[in-house]
Amino acid sequence: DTGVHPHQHCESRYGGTRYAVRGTVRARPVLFHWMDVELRRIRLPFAAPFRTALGIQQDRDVLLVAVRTDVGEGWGECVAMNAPIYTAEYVSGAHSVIRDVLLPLLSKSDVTAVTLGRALTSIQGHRMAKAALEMALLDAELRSSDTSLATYLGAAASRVAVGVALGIDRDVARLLDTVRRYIDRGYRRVKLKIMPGWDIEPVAAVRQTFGNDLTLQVDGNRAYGPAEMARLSALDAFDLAMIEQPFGDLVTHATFARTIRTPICLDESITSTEATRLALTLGACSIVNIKPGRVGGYLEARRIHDLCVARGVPVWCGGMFETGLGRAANLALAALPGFTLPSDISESSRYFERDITDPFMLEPDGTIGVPDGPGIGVSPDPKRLVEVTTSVEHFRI
Ligand code: OSB
Ligand code: MG
Repeated sequence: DTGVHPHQHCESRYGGTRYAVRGTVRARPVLFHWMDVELRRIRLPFAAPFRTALGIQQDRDVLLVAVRTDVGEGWGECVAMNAPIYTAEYVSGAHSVIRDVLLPLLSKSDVTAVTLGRALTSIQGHRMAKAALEMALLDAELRSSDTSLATYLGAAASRVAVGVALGIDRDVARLLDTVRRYIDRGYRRVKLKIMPGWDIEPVAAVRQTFGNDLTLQVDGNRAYGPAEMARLSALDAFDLAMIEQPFGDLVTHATFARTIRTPICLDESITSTEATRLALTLGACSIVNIKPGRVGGYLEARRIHDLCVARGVPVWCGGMFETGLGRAANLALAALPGFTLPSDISESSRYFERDITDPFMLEPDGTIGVPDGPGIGVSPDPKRLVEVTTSVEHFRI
């Protein structure tokens, strides 16, 4: 007896061999006989407006996917934004794709989180929609086998180092106040959003005011073109942990990376394991931001993690202003051994005055604890959910 259940062969083929036995001993995919899918839209106001090179955001219109099966229930969160500005995907599009394209494909097969990718291979793109569905199935399956997502993915830590991402501010004085507030709260790593006209000056001011102990990095969200390389090179003077995605394409990043000491990290360009392999082969980045929604789910996120570990490339978990549901799952992912840099996972209160789950809070050492309950380890508060719900649809599979 190899101790490997037939389903675990699936696991090793689609989920990554390194974790095949450890990650699935108790977490076999559970086949269910019926499944209800609830697509629920909620509107959560931000604690403060968030401005980036992409635009200004006041709230999140979130699509939640709840699956209820004869073996239990599970929650997924779609990270697609209100408008198609970060990626082509956006929340109403993802909603429509899940309802009209993905759910009908599920009806035709005994799908599990691990076989979902294969069931949906004919559908191009729409990774955030696919990821939301995968998260709900994973949560349901893991809850039914009493296994935490962290254990299933292969977590090596019970808490993860996190940081805060700060938007573009009205002026530098106000930004310094904001940075001070978060440092006082216990954050050890700050990421500043930058764009042409808001880059060298705020970065210089933050570095000068808070000194070299602060881990500082910037995120350009593709707002720069090749002509601005020389200007961006001035950032080398500020001992930044990284510059995240200043440009749109891989070749410009690869060219820039050869002229600058500061490490380049990619976010928007990292859409899959293959895209990551290409970026690393081209020398377009030396750090990878992994966002499960952007790459199609937690299983693909783990494959990218494995590739980066094999190549000695540090990774961290990016954020999409998740509710407590997505935040819980991201903490599980960020507990994998290759996540050696602080992740964009802040306290709940940094995003929302009131979350839909119990709030996540920062520990004094700048970490957040990884949930250890079954599945993602948290559930939405039903009363709060009703308060913020804008629409609900039900489908039976
Ligand atoms: O570029 O990392 C980004 C939020 C929405 C879309 C893109 C990005 C972000 C953030 C937020 O930076 C980070 C967070 O959730 O804390
Ligand atoms: Mg980014």
